[in-house]
Amino acid sequence: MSEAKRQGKAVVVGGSIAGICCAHALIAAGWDVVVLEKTPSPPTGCATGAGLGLDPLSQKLIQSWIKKPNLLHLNTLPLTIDQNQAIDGDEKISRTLARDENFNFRAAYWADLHSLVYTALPPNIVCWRHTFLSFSISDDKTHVKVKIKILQTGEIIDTIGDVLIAADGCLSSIRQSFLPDHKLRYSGYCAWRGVLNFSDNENSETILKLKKAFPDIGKCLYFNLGKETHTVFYELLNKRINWIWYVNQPEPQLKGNSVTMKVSDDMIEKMHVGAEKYWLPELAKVIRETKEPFLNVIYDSEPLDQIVWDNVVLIGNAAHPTTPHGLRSTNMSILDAAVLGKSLEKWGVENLNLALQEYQSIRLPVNSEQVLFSRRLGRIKQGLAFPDCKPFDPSIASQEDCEKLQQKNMPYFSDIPSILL
Ligand SMILES: Cc1cc2nc3c(=O)[nH]c(=O)nc-3n(C[C@H](O)[C@H](O)[C@H](O)COP(=O)(O)OP(=O)(O)OC[C@H]3O[C@@H](n4cnc5c(N)ncnc54)[C@H](O)[C@@H]3O)c2cc1C
Ligand SMILES: *[C@@H]1O[C@H](CO)[C@@H](O)[C@H](O)[C@H]1NC(C)=O
Ligand SMILES: CC(=O)N[C@H]1CO[C@H](CO)[C@@H](O)[C@@H]1O
Repeated sequence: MSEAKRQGKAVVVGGSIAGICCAHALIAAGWDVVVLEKTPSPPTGCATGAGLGLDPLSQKLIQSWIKKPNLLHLNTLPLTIDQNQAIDGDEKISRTLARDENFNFRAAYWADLHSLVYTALPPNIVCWRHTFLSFSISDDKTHVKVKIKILQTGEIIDTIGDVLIAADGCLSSIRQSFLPDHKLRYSGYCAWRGVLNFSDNENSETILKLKKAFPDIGKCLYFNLGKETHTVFYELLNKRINWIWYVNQPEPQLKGNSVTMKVSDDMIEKMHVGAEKYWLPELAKVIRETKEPFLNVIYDSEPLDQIVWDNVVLIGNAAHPTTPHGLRSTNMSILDAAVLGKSLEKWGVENLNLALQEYQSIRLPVNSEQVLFSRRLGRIKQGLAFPDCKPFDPSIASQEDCEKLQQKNMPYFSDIPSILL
């Protein structure tokens, strides 16, 4: 940054993956950054999140932000195979539908990834217990004033930035203020999720049998397709199995500002019985032994027409709520952050509008197509109807249809935006 240039200041709302990656990308671009996060402290333990997949470019970007790049590999496991198999729940047999051995993702635990990226930030960038309340854009559109509530004291303060970055997730209140009629779209199904920690009993019958039935566990993303339902599971570092089971059902009523539902013991027991019916006993056992499984309601939304309004910009899930089937939610957030950082660096705070327009023109088309592809993949794997084709049935699907299940068909699968080169 040349001496003559004024340093820009960004106010980022949301200290999850998108927000903290954005802080790294903007600091690298020479910006002053503050991240407002309403939760009390950095997420650590069991209750926060589960597994996620990281593609090669996301891995590279994260490595560029953390001080010890090798830590990323030490904190993740390889996912080198993307395998889809049909499960016959009555006969308890599986049959491979499609297998891609050139998959090069890595599996991370959400809280581990967050911690890795967060701890590499300089101190005092993230303000925990700070709730964003509202914003106003100055008349000349050069600044944005942000109202914040400090939860510890109840005090309400203002801060001013050149740009406001909304990284406040799929229920973004900043997006809502521009698009009050924009609604999330219920996918048609919910996801039971959990992480089995088997560090205490590595040689238990459950684990040995799982490894026998699914020999590539430890490097494989296993999709099991049943009749109108599917599961996905893979291993995480430190002896953990991450699993997700998608169940078609009417939209549940959610309470509060969360897409995770409260579950009763009764619901868990029913889920266990269902797992024994639909899946191989080796997987059903893992599901049964998992402590505190939880239920996510799966939403996405119609792609937006714009993600920039004057000097306010959306990134991450705020910009593109998505279903998880493309393993892209985190990928898109990391890419958004990196592209936004490079655009700001290229144009400088003097040309903020051009920078934000460039960010939007790079990210909007890619994200929109990836969200729609992920939606389609989810509907295929759940045996749900489409306007243009029959519901997928794994027991009779053609080889050609099975090929469509693969992650590598994602639009822009290995495109690197030129601004990052
Ligand atoms: C606790 C948690 C666990 C997760 N676990 C997984 C997982 O296991 N696997 C997976 O693939 N994805 C997981 N995700 C989602 C994943 O982080 C996102 O899909 C992706 O990384 C991009 O998210 P994001 O940062 O855009 O939004 P989000 O992750 O939704 O984060 C939004 C952040 O904004 C904060 N926020 C919202 N409103 C305000 C406000 N008014 N003031 C201040 N702060 C505000 C929220 O507290 C939150 O931290 C998890 C998200 C969270 C928050
Ligand atoms: C798994 O369980 C062991 C023993 O109960 C515990 O020490 C460890 O911290 C747990 N691992 C994780 C990652 O939660
Ligand atoms: C492996 C993979 O597909 N990674 C992609 C993540 O998303 C961006 C585009 O949004 C691609 O450039 C990466 O290649």
